Amino acid sequence: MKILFVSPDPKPQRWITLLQAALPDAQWIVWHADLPPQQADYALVWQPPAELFEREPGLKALFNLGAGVDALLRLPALPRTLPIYRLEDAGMSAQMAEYLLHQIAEITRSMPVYRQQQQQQIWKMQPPCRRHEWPIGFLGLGHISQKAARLLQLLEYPVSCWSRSPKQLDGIHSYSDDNELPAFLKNTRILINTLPLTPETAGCLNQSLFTQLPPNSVLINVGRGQHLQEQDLLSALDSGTLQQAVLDVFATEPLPAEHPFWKHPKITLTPHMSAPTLREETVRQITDKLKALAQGLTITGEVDRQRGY
Ligand code: OXD
Repeated sequence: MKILFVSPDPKPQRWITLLQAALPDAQWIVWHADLPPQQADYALVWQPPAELFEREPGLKALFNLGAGVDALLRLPALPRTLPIYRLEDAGMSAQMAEYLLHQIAEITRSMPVYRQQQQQQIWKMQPPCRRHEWPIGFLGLGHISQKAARLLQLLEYPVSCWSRSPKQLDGIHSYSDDNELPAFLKNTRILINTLPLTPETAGCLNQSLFTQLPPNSVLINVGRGQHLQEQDLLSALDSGTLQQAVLDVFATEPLPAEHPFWKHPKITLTPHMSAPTLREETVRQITDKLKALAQGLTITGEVDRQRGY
């Protein structure tokens, strides 16, 4: 079995060593622009170039080295019927939960105020967090964000979610479909976007959505930058519709130096680090799936090309 590793990672050998150890019978090959056709069976990919599909028409499936497949599905050269498997958790849900809990505690426990007080040597307790005043709503609740939702609920925050199809999660109020979106937004003060990016969801974080949230709400975007209408966010922050935004993803990454988000006093930003791909966990998951396929078993995580995730 020949398998290509196709990624902009500048140190692909770190992956190949682990992949070879986990699946020594396979021939692992690092893709580069001058590589002649290999007649490969599978490819592990992150942001692959279009030439991959011209040179390797015999690929039986792709394994995406991340959870989001939006960039891959946008490639015009991607064969329409080629199965794509995305990462399922692989250590991302714990990282995402930690990131979200941290960002939420920053806000609800007044941590920036305490940092300022320390500078001025002020010993003063701020009002305690009244959790019922901070209902948390997940826009989209897939593999990566469910752990965070459960932990926040254990911490006694009111937690709800909105998704295309209803979710069954104990104690988490599930809204679905467009007609339930206004009720979901009305009952959310910390809105966490974890939706997949599809033509339907692009630009969904916009003025019309922000104005349906209660006053002094907070937006946390860990989905994709293209979900957000940037100018609408700036207006919502300036007008007070939103109290604050925490952004981990951007339409252009790295965020350009002159971008107004960098210095906005009501924006906290991080460089797309909320839940990065972890090598060991990813190698284990993908090689287990390759072994299962070799035994003729079916595997989970296939992307629904119609839905786009
Ligand atoms: C992913 C990401 O899609 O890190 O996995 O954004």
